[in-house]
Amino acid sequence: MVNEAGRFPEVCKKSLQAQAGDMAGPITEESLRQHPLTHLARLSSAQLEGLGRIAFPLIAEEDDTHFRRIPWEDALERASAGLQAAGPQEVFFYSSGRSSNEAAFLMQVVARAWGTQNINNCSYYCHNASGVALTRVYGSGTASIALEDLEEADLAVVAGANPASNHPRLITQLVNLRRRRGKVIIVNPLRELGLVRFRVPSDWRSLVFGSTISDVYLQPHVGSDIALFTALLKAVVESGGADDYYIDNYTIGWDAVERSVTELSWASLIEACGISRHDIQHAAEIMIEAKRGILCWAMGLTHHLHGTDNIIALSNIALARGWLGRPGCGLLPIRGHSNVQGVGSVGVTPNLKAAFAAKMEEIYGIAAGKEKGMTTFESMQAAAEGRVGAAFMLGGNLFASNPDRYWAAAAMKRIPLTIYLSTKLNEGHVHGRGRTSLILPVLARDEEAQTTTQESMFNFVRLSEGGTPVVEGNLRSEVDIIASLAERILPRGRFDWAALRSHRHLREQIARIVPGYEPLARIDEGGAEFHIEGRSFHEPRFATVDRKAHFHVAPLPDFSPGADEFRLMTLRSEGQFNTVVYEEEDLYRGNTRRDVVMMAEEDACGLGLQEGDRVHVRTDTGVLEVTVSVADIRSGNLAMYYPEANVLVPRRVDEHSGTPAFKSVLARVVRVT
Ligand SMILES: Nc1nc2c(c(=O)[nH]1)N[C@H]1C(S)=C(S)[C@@H](COP(=O)(O)OP(=O)(O)OC[C@H]3O[C@@H](n4cnc5c(=O)[nH]c(N)nc54)[C@H](O)[C@@H]3O)O[C@H]1N2
Ligand SMILES: Nc1nc2c(c(=O)[nH]1)N[C@H]1C(S)=C(S)[C@@H](COP(=O)(O)OP(=O)(O)OC[C@H]3O[C@@H](n4cnc5c(=O)[nH]c(N)nc54)[C@H](O)[C@@H]3O)O[C@H]1N2
Ligand SMILES: [Mo]
Repeated sequence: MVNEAGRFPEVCKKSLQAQAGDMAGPITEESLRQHPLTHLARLSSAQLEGLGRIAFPLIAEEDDTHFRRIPWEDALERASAGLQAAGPQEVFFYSSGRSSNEAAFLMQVVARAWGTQNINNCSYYCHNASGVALTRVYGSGTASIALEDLEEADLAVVAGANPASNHPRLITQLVNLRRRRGKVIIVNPLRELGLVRFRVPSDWRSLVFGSTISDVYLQPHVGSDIALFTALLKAVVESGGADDYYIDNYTIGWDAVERSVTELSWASLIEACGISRHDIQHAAEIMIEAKRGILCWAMGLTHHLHGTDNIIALSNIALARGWLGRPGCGLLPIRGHSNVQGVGSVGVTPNLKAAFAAKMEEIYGIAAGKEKGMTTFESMQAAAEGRVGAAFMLGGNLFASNPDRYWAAAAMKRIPLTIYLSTKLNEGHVHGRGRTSLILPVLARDEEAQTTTQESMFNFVRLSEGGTPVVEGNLRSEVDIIASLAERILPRGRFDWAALRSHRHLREQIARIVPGYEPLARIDEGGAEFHIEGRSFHEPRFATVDRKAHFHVAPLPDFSPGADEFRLMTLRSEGQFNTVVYEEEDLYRGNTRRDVVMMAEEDACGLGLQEGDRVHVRTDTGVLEVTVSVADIRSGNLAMYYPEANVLVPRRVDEHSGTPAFKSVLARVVRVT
């Protein structure tokens, strides 16, 4: 529970809840017999979890009415036969972000050795737009800062993120920053109470009195951040706040950005984002007064058709102020899953970087650099078109993470064999089941006999102790399962399977292959946890070819609702972890149920609606009947809970990052008669 600066305690309620979940007793054969698939299909995500840990392999074939137990040997044979029947071109490998570096690395080695590049992870539904944008800006796809930088900043901008619920440890940093007389600017269409005031549990002063979080709270229209960031940049420039020396010496591309900022009129920018000239000026002045600024964001910026451009537009502000490559300054994508960044770093991506690919060739003789594999959404499209013969899913809940829920269910059903490596049952196992479906039970990371590593959003690699399984049964480590499959699908003698089951050996290989991971080779001999070399920038020399940071013009998107349309975003509450909903109540937003649409009072009035009225929310994709919840959200915008609202989310993705536009949906609201 110490943070990476070694400070104690940093308690995160959700991680405690997840661990408590892992401790639940196992599902028995008896309970499987009592729950036919038709019954499982009616259970909620929490009820499915509540059935307990999966403790032996399960199978359901096309005409089966129940999941049933299957011996490990049979399960592995079935899995490898299914993969082989499909062949390397017609499969995909997906990973969520909870697995260890070791398991994720091995999965991609095996998949590539077998001949596929269709290897992807949940970041394609999460932060991939950040990775794409940051690579364009400074040549590296992760945060430019280390945790310590937050302690030196005197301004934080938090755009499109709700850390009070989703990243409570960051709130501690914001509270500390304000105690040092720093400022916090929030950019969010919805007034999130936890971003106005918050009680930090690990800080008695804050716990007793509460802490103010935001100095300025800007509430733009959903999907209008490019207009707002451009307006802020315009105000900074007009007020003489651009750092000309920095721009001249350490960046390129300013001329085009400056031109577009000058050409766009105040009226058009204000109209697009809905924020007044006065409020923009006030925020810009805080930016100009600040010496060291950190700009951070999460899904409120990435989940758009223009997700990549959102981050480009935000980065332009950092570059114009000289806030990149200096202590206490920089850009921070606030990550989702605990190891989603590590999973990507160790190669779970359809598109390996050249240096990584060259090492794969040198060390394993795997030619991986040539063709690109399918992204997550492309894999789903291929499944929908009947072009996927088998899918291998290392954790997660791919089904319920998708836009257009019924389409996603139909797509998964067309796959002849789905193979899930999971801890507990979720909706995906039931509704996202292929014609035959195998579920292989895994040990959670903190139950593994061997140590594992993971990478934080600050590019810091940590070693986890492991431990003992909390349930009795036939669980296996993720690495062991992947190695067992590899033995069956790859030519005999190609790899030393015993070595590939050793996490230490895997770490040595990662250290040889993944740029910046070299110190991992020494971590088992008392070597320290470490920052990945070449990722964070404390001097204005970047990882681009010319060593400069790059401005890019972010065009204003065309996302405007018709006469009776709203902009709808889908979001999470405190009481869920992604697709698994633990609590109906959303404490911070005052909702006691989840089948609600949050809307502004004036919009409700305009439609003759009141809190509690039943309405239909309708999009191109679907319709849901929900209850009106009046919220402090910019007029013209709506918010609903994910994953339920995925029924309404169209299948549109950002062309640069492949990320579905979960937060730019056009919707109509009609009273239920
Ligand atoms: N308790 C808990 N913690 C979690 C998770 C969880 O489910 N539960 N999930 C984890 C994962 S995988 C992730 S990715 C993160 C997600 O963390 P967040 O990104 O914080 O989560 P979301 O609820 O998807 O959306 C965040 C905010 O974006 C705002 N927003 C929506 N659209 C826009 C927009 O157009 N512009 C702006 N400026 N803001 C907008 C919403 O109002 C909301 O406050 O959290 C991680 N942590
Ligand atoms: N409309 C809408 N859709 C969204 C989003 C949104 O904001 N709005 N958010 C998107 C985002 S940011 C994300 S990250 C995705 C979520 O995508 P996923 O990561 O695919 O989904 P999760 O719900 O986090 O997966 C939870 C499951 O992981 C398994 N699991 C838990 N721990 C372990 C472990 O240690 N090992 C293994 N092998 N399995 C484990 C359990 O079976 C659990 O049920 O959803 C995306 N979809
Ligand atoms: Mo995420």
